[in-house]
Amino acid sequence: MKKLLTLLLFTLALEAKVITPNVGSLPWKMEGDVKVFHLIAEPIRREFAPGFWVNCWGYNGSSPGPTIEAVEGEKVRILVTNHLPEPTTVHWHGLILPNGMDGVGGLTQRAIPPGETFKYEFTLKQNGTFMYHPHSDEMTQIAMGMMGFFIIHPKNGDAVAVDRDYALFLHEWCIPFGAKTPVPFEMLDFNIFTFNSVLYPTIEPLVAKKGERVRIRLANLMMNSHPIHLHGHEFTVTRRGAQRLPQSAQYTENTVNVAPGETRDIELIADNPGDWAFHCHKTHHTMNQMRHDVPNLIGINERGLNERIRKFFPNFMGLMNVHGMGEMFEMYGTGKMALPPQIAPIGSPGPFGVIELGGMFTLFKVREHWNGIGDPGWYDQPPGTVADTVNLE
Ligand SMILES: [Cu+2]
Repeated sequence: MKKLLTLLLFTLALEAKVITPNVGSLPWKMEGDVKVFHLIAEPIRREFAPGFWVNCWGYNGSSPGPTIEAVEGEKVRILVTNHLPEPTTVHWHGLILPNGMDGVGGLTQRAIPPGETFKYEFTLKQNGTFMYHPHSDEMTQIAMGMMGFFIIHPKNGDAVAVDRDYALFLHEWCIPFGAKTPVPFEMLDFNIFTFNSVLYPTIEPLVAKKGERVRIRLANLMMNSHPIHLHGHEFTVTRRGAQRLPQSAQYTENTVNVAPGETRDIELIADNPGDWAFHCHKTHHTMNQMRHDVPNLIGINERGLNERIRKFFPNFMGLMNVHGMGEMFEMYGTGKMALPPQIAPIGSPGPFGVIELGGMFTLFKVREHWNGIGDPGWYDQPPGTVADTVNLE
């Protein structure tokens, strides 16, 4: 009977598969009726964008750490090995569990010293979208990229089945120009914003076939809240951190704010084919490595000024924001000018020119026809459906 139950739970877990773009899920094995995971806290290097490598801290070679997937009612054992240069713990954010498993260093356990492995073990009483993160020097460790999804599937399956189940972890970083390591002490002035710790276009797109039901899970552990906006569709907010909202409390939106410490599940029917932007609506959060302490030059008369400056600095590129930021995107986004080393991308080529959005930005691609694997490429706009020049004569 016990074996049969284990097999049943195993089958359920195999069926339920979350896609965490650029990250993946943590492997596990059954030991009796216990599902066993092994997390390794360690320094890692992550390629945020081609050639733009960042020294992070994470789990099992990744930031965010691999997604933990389990089923409501299961008993889990999570071994945590600390390969960081300082003590750590893991807190299971939002889970109802015995106090000594809560992972708060100094309060509910002694912190895991470097080189040691601790065992967490508890039974999953809930279902939903939760998180894991350190609760030991958390300001430094989370800022360096230590966080992950802990997703518990309902024991009787989803109330409403979804065809695609995506998970995006929001994060913000302070990485000075040319630097390889984030500054963990920054409180407000971040300059890199990521989904799953990578930048557009490195982030794998969210893809769906027309008519499919899609869930997108969002999580945030940093300082700012992020109003995440989807183009071309209305979505329903089905969870706000805890149990699925009753039908009467679910509500439709096109922008959902995810505050620090929160998770949100949104669901929608992908019924509008196209390449749709999905991004944070704080405009600075879709810009990469913006400096925020530059003077406003919009509208000044620059005639002759660039030449005068070049007498002293021959490589001077010109005053960048005289006509807004467009010139800069044109220069770098098209590859006319190579970026200096260790700088995040500024714009990227799109089907109609430079896509100026980066950072906390990805694409939701809805297609009439798609083989279910990989990126289907750019949307083929039906003739006569693209905004363009009109002759007013
Ligand atoms: Cu944001």
